[in-house]
Amino acid sequence: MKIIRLLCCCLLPLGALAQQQKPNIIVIYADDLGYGDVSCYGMQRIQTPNIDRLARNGVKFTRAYATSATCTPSRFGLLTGKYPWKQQNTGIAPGDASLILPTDRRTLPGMLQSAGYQTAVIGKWHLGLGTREGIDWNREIRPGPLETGFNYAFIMPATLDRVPCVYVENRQVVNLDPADPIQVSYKQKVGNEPTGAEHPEKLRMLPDPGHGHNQTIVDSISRIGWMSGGHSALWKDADIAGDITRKAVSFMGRHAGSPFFIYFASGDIHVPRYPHSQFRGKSGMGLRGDAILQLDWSVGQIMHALDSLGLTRNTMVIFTSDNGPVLNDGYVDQAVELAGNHRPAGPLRGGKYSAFEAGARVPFIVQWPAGMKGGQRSDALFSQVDLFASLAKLTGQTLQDNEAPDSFDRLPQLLGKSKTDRRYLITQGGALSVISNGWKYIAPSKGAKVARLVNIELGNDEAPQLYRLKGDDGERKNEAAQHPQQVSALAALLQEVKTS
Ligand code: NG6
Ligand code: CA
Repeated sequence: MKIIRLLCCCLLPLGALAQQQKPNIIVIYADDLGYGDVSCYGMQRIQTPNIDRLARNGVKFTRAYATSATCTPSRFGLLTGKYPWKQQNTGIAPGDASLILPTDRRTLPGMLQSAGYQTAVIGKWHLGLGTREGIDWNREIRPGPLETGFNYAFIMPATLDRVPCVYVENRQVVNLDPADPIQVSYKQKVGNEPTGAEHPEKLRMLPDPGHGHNQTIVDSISRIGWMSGGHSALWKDADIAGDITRKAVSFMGRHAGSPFFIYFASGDIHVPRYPHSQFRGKSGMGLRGDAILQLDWSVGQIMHALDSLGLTRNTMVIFTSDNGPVLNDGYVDQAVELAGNHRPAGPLRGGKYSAFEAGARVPFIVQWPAGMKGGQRSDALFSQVDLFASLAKLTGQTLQDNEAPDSFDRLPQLLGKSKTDRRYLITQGGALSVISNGWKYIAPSKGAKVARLVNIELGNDEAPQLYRLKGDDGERKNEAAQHPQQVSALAALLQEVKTS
């Protein structure tokens, strides 16, 4: 009897301890950060010491991919474990899009909630909000993050260049004065706010003609879409990084005692780039470089907060990006002129929007001092779509039948304990590509070869393309004609995944 009681005493606290020992998880998701845009991935012009420190203490992946070459689909893939191209309406979401995440199935944060986590999204959302009937920004906004697995949300609804330029905390626009209601339209001008097209003299940064971005002016920058009202709620672009970083740090403080998951979706380095004065002019590369410094600062603040709370050891920090780089994405901010010899995609071809490697291959670093050996580099093929199943494994969750259908459990690779490849991996630019066994096949596609506005090669070709990634990472030599069998095998594999 005594022994049993003794055992119980020992076991109960152990059980509680095991619960406590689940690591906190923070995904830091940069926006439009290229494979070569941070110093630990080859950036030479500026230093990103905080991101580099993560790489030194963790595992730096060289072949990790977002599911897609733009924002909305990549975020969808990350949070659902499902390839976005399997669902309608997962392209770049307009600022008034309805919610595209499922509310009847667990998402990645929902799965972590079941594992006992407090979950938060802080930063850029861009996955739609509300129902198809449209959103009234002056009332409770739902469904949104709180209906899709997050306990707490502090978000920018779409992108920094799209209205409404306000934060939404949980289901409410922050600081909204009911006497000054918000109206938003993506069809026609609403209200009397000046637009960039009418009043370029009011702008601190000009939109690049041809791209658009010349509608309602907010904080002296014209945006995509029209809005009126909500003056007390409008964000200041220079304060966004500080605002969201503070929210993340405060969430960590509030939940230091329980495992937490934070999806920290930075607005950097998407356009319009207008970082805080602390960073402006500091990179010597213009606002794009300054925004990279600001992103690194946010990472540093988060790491510092973990240190102060004594949480660094048992927190898994994953740093990555939603898609590859673009220099001129709509504003005259001298990103092109001041890039000099900097190659934002490193050795890779293409960029944001592209089926070539630079579209979806991104920096990807994992640090978790208590659970993995730091100072490693991994060439294992990894997709962000795999985070769902891998983190389910890590936290002891079993996936249900309809959950995360495209997510593979790659926990050993995530932790740097195995370097074996995924059998295949699919990325989405305009065209779909399959990467398998050192080869990359880009499916034939009729789209434009070059996106003229942004000056990026899109990887579209009406003929199949086959690249030998091992040795030709830069996709210079199309070997499709020499290896027809390889082409048909990969085309068949793509077909199989498409119909699965
Ligand atoms: C494009 C915008 C671009 C950017 C992008 C979304 C034009 C001409 N270009 O349509 O500026 O907003 O959408 O970027 O409108 S993403 O990283 O959120 O996918
Ligand atoms: Ca993006």
